[in-house]
Amino acid sequence: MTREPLKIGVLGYRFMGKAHANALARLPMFFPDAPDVERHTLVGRDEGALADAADRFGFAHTATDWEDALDEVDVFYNLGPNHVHAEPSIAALEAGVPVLCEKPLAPTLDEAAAMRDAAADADVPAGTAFNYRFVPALRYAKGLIEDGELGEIRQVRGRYLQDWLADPEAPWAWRMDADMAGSGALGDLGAHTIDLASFLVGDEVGGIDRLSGHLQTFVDERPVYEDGGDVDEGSEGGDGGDAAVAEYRDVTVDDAYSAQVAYESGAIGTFEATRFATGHKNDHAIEVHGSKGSLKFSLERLNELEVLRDGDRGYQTVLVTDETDPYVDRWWPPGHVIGWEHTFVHENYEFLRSVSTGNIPDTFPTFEDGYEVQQILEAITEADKRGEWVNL
Ligand code: SOE
Repeated sequence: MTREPLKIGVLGYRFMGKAHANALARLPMFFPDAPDVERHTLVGRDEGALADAADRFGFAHTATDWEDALDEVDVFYNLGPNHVHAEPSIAALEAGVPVLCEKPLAPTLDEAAAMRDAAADADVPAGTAFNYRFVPALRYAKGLIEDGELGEIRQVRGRYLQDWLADPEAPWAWRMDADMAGSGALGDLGAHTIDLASFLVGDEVGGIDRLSGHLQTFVDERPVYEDGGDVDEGSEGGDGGDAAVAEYRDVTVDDAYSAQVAYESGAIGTFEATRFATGHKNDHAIEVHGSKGSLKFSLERLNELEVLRDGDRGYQTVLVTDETDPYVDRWWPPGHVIGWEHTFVHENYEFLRSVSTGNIPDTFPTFEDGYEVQQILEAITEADKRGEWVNL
């Protein structure tokens, strides 16, 4: 008996809309055991841009009001700007519709708590799209840590370096507004690293006992260009180019952050992210040091893991592309490497399988995980404001 395909509704058709639409399109060929899905409704405000995106991304319908979409779909993806994460996601869950929401869960801890509570009340999957959990090399890293190959975990060091705002004339967008985004590099990039550290070593080091934080804004106003689209509705602000400047707007979030973390086990963590690390495009890296070994990962070499075991004189580079490595056998033979986009395919496969089976793998990031990250983001912001360590 063929089951009806799951009708997917997606709010947001820019960068994350493209990444997830691509992932949905790849599932039938590479993950045939995934449930059948239909890219049903694409939701956005700008009808012209929305129609074009729906055509390119393969969506049958469009809607300018997410409430209309919720009545028509089986699963809801919230890929909009952070300030539109809470209301539609809560409404979907209250209607019994599973939700996959992009990170960070919300601009504020209160909204994240309301989303977490709605997910707890609904008996359907609710995922936070921390896509870097789905990198095969990081799954391999997690296995090494769980198998005790690194011994007692002593230190974790995470950084996420980008440079797309190093130009002070780069356009203003929602990611630079505290009301719309919540925070800047901290929530946009730091959320990934904080979740990843918890995913890799959380079981070994316990919760966070206390932390310090420092947030810095280098450029405190940016141009809105006349061709930048509706930045209040999520446009990424255009590319500046030769367009005239319509206005300048305040940047009310951090351009960079750093944090020190003391874990319950006595382990320590250091975290940082920036949008001003000139020369680094999307350099998400994490290092773990234990009593018996270390490992290093960088997204810029995402098929590789650097591993140092007890007695090794130096790190060894492991190419994580064997059939036995997670997800790799779905793609190509060993050595035929994968990329950033494949992490979204893995994430979509796991989420949609959990929707069809009702079982969420414990490796899948839920709204509870998203809330726990939001607690840490909030604590780092508070530590910065107070200029002192904050207990969690
Ligand atoms: C922009 O900083 C961004 O698109 C983030 O929002 C994503 O989460 C990250 O994966 C890539 O960079």
